[in-house]
Amino acid sequence: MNYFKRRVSLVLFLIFALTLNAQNGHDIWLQNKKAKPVNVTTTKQSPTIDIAKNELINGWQGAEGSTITLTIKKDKSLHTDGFKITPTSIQANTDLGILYGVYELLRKQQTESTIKDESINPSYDRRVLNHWDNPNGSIERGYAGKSLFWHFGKDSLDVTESDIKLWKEYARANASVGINGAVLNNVNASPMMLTQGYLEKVKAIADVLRPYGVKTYLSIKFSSPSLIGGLKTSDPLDAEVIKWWNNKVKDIYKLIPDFGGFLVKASSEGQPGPQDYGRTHADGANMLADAFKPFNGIVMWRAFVYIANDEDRAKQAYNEFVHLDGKFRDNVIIQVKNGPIDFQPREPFSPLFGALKKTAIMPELQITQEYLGHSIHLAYLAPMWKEFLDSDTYQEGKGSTVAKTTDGSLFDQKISAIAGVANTGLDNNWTGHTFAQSNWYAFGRLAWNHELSNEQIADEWVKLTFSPFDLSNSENKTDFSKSDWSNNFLKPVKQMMLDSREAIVDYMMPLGLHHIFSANEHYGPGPWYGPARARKDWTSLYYHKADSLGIGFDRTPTGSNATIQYEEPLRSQLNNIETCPENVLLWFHHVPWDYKMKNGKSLWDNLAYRYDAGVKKVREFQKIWDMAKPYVDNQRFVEVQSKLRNQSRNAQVWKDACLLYFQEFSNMPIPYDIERPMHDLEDLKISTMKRPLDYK
Ligand code: GCV
Repeated sequence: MNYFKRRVSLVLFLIFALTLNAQNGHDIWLQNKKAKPVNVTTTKQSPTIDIAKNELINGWQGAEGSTITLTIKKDKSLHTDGFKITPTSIQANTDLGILYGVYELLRKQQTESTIKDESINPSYDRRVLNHWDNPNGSIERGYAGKSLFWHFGKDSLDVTESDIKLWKEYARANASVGINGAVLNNVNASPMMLTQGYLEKVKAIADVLRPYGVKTYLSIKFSSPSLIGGLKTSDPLDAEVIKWWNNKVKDIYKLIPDFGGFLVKASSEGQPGPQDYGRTHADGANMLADAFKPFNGIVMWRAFVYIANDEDRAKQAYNEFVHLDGKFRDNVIIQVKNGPIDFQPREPFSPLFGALKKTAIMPELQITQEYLGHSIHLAYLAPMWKEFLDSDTYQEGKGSTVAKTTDGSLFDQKISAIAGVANTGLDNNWTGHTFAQSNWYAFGRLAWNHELSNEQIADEWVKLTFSPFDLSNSENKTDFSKSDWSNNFLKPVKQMMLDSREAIVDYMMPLGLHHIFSANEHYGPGPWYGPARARKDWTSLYYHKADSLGIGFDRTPTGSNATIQYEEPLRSQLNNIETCPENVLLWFHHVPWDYKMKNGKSLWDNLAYRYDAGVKKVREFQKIWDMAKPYVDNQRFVEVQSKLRNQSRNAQVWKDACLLYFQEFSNMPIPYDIERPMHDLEDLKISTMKRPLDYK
């Protein structure tokens, strides 16, 4: 072989070797496994059943040559999507029930959990992703590339083979964790979405998602009748407007017979709504709900409403909606963000949960990490969502958890649903950060079963996403044993995930601090942010209220009295500084700097220790991940390693910015046993106002 040929062979070999180890994360938790032979018998054929059969054939990890039966049979104990499962059979009322049963069985096999004979029903009937995708392909608060559905340009409404392939993969991923709905466009909706060309593309998407059980929904702009319909008004009580919407809905169902319904952001953050015409939210929602009634469609009406007035922003949604309880049609469901402000790293639950007793209400969670470090910081969000779902509202006595006030077990409601603002985009790995995939996964799993533990979901996800072991293959080609993998990878990585959200709370906004970001990008720190001309409730100063006496927002009766919106005994517990949980102390109280906390140290010292602990935790995560190197493919290893480095630097910036800034009010020393700040406050102020220092 001459020199040139040798070089070419070497390069080809290297490419081959790299491909072998290539893992760009696109396969998420659905890694290809070598399947053992299995016989599948079914009583029915349909596109959904075909998918179920193929999944079994391509992924079977049980005993070789087993026969598995899929049976559709009416069973009152099962919901539409529920199923009965044994190691060799799945029974359900519907084809989709069978598909969900298949994914459950395969997941159990791959994670080596025992497969008992059991009946499984979902916690919520509708488990929906909200995509904040715009017609030009950008995604509001999206950190993983452009939209999976929309793109810019002359051919923006074309549907290509690669679109279809991608949508299929997307639908499969959703179905595998039980997600059964997708709102395809941003709640800050373009009216264009309801024009013929766009609706035809929605139909094309719906056709791909349908066999996987993922229903399509759209966000609408409330003023569409005037904007695209040529009407003089969009008043929901106007006969022409009503007719326009009725016809529009009818047209949609002609194209998409199983269309899910509309999601509506109205009279909120500049979006038009019924209040522009002197009407209520109920007038607006009911008008649309009537149009959907003949088709079994629904209206998800958002309660994320607040205006610039003197009322505490945290109180406004409750004030707007509580007096309308019972006035909504039964195919309207009010979609409420988990907290009363806006997806902060920690918020108490919104007091609307449990307070609306005659109106269906659904939680809105945010999977995309708008306020938790975008797709740069590692944040496993199940603990945040569980904390919320398990919160006791006391609205119907002790044990009236948020989960129970929304899943239909406490109140009689026709629809039960939960939504998550999606974190997916065109990035190879779908979510920007490999670990952000775990949040897509966790949302689906909790929507399916809100009783699952954070630990179990993390355990499943790590095994499915990273395990190099193929149960059906005795010759697993790894340099390590399963127990090595379990001790040195699974356990520490899981722990890192479980600790990650609290670490972020610590280095960003501990003890109940909230919304102290620099400007509108919601990434870096900006506790000083408060331009004179800005809306008060869009500044950090409004939220932390630091002064020489102390820090925090007094929401007790001596302040905004937001606590009145919570039921007893919670209200009294929150009102009393001694009994208010310390992790939300500054949400509810303006606390003196030298206030003695439960550990005997001052508030100021506690704040400093929390910021420091957050930074230290991320440094620990770096060590854990570096030690995980032998157990993970190179690409995902390097990507996560580099993101963790970034996160560490950013965490330090958060700590320095907040401590140095708040110190100007507390006038107290940063405890001497913690690491000193590394940046100057003035530099941080300048850089985080533009592009955050060292943030990428
Ligand atoms: C889609 C926050 C976000 C906005 C978002 C809004 C909402 O304000 O910053 O980007 O808009 O919430 O949920 O409607």
